[in-house]
Amino acid sequence: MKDILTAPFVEEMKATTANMYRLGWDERNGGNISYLLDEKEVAEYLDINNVIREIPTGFNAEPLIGKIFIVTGSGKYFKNVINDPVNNLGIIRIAEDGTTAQLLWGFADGGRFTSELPAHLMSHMARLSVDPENRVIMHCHPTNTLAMNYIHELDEKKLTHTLWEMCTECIVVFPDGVGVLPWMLCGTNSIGEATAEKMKEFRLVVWGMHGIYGAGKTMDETFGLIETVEKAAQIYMLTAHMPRINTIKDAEMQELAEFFGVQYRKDFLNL
Ligand code: 2HA
Ligand code: ZN
Repeated sequence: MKDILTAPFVEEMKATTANMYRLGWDERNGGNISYLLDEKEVAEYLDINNVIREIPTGFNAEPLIGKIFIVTGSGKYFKNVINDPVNNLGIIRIAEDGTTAQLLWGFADGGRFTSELPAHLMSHMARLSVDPENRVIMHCHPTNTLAMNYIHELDEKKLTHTLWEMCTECIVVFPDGVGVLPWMLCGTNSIGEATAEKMKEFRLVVWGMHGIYGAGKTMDETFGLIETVEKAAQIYMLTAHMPRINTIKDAEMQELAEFFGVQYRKDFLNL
C-alpha cells in the first residue's frame, strides 16, 4: 500500500487550499472543497473496506452511492490543510443507504465533513447529470466578488454581463455565465437544493453576500473559473466609482465567443 500523504489527490487538496488562503478567499474556516475520486486510485493508498466511522449526512444522495470524495472538514481552516492534512481533510464514501458517509481516512481528531456537504453533494449530482466528467465542487469567499455583491444588482444576466465586460478572456472562460442566488441561510439542505438547481445550468453560482461556488472536471478548471470571476470583480471594484470611458462592446464579446468556438449565453448579451 502506498503512503496516502503522497497521493496526487491529497497533494492537490493541499496546494489548492494553500493557494486559496494566500489569495484571501478563505479566511478562518471559510470555504470548502469536495473532489470525486477514482475508487481504483484510492485503493492504491487505502483499504477501502475499512470504514473508520459512519456519519449521517442528513439528506439522500442516492445517485452517489459508492462514490468516494476527499472533502475539507467542518470548522477547519484552509490555512492549516497543507501542514496537517489528516486532521483537516477526510475521505468519505456514500453508503448503500445514500444518507450515510463512511469515513475511510482523515478527520483524525474526531471531526467531520464540511457543514456545506448538502450543497456539495447535491451540486455533484446536478453537474454529473449534465457533465459526467465533473469531479470538483469548490466554495470560497473571494474578496472582490463579495464586495461587488453589495454594489451591483444580483441579477444573473446583469452580473454576468458586467463581469464579461471587465476582462477580454471572461466570455471565453465562463461562456455559460454566472448563476445567482439571493442571500440564504448557509449550511442547510435548502441552499444545497437551490445551488444544485443552478448548477444544472451554470458552473459558477454566486451566493448573494456570501461567496461563490464553482464546479469543474479538474481542480485547475474549477480554481481557474473562480479566479477569473474574482479578477473581473477586482477590475470592477477598481473602476466602479470612476467614469467609464472605454468598454468591451457586446459585438466584440460575440466576436470573441465565436472566434474561440464557445457555447455562450447569447441572451446575456444585448445585441
Ligand atoms: O465552511 O464557508 O459557507 C464555511 C463556509 C460556510
Ligand atoms: Zn461560505
